[in-house]
Amino acid sequence: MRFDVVTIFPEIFRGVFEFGIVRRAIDAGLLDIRLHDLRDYTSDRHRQVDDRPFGGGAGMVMKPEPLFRAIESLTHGDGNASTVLLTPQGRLFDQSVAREFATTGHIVLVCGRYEGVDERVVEAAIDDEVSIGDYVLSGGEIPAMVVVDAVTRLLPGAVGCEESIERESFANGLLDYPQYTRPAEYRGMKVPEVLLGGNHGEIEQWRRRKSLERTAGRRPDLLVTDKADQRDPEQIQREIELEGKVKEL
Ligand code: 4HQ
Repeated sequence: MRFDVVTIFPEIFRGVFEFGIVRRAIDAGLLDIRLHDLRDYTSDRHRQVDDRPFGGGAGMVMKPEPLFRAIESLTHGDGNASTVLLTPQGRLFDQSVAREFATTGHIVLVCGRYEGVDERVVEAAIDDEVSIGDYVLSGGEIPAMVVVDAVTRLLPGAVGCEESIERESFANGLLDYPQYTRPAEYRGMKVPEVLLGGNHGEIEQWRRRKSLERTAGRRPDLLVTDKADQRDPEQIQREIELEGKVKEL
């Protein structure tokens, strides 16, 4: 999988990609990340990437010429490359979008700064717009790091234990169950008895119940759109109610 990142701050990515699973995926040859300084695609003496908005108003807008030049030079010859702009106007980047990107092969991530990019770039050179959530950041760089991290974990062989990926939050559309490790008692706080017993059927039931309780209590929106769960949402809710733990969604 190849990512090209177009940004005015390539330096801020380096540390993030030098550690952990992303680093391992690069070293293993599963992942190729190339950073591109947008200013290298300017042609004026000041290497200007922004300009004043037509129509007036506060802030600056990213000029079309350097962005077109960068995007075209990175996608030319690759008809399968997809160009993605990080922006609050995009569709929400969730685990299903991460899965989609993980099968794409070549993605050009375009990081905006200032008030955003000239709309002609979006119309003519961007295939997909994604947002990492409903808050305002100062640039698309952190969202681009989020996308690379979440997608890398889904590349076959990138995460040590395949099973741990499947058990994780969102793989099954639910929040994680609580985890414990030694000691079995700490400052008077005990690890739930069922986890110490070694009855794997009971442990699995307990974990499923905890996942459902948590999801119902904290993120009921996930239960009604639990795409991975083939059963109908009413059946899932009945499962929770049957346990007598949760009264309403
Ligand atoms: N920005 N998810 C504005 C974001 C953002 C988000 C990136 C701020 C683009 C121009 N991007 N710049 N949230 O807030 O993706």
